[in-house]
Amino acid sequence: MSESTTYTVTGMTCGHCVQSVRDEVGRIDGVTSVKVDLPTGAVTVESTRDLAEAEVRAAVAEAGYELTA
Ligand code: 9UX
Repeated sequence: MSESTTYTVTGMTCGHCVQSVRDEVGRIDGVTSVKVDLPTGAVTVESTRDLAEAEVRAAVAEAGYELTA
């Protein structure tokens, strides 16, 4: 089973920002795919289990950005 959730992240302005977010969110247990759309800040996370928004928020914060929705 695969869950897919799209979050909105603010503050990313370049490809390195995107890579940081992908790396940190990709470290969360069960995450199988992280897709980031830089212009809109949409971050789509696929995982094998339900993720708590708090853990995604923490990973995004670790990368230096903020989850807004
Ligand atoms: Mo370039 Mo992205 O300094 O934070 S890595 S804008």
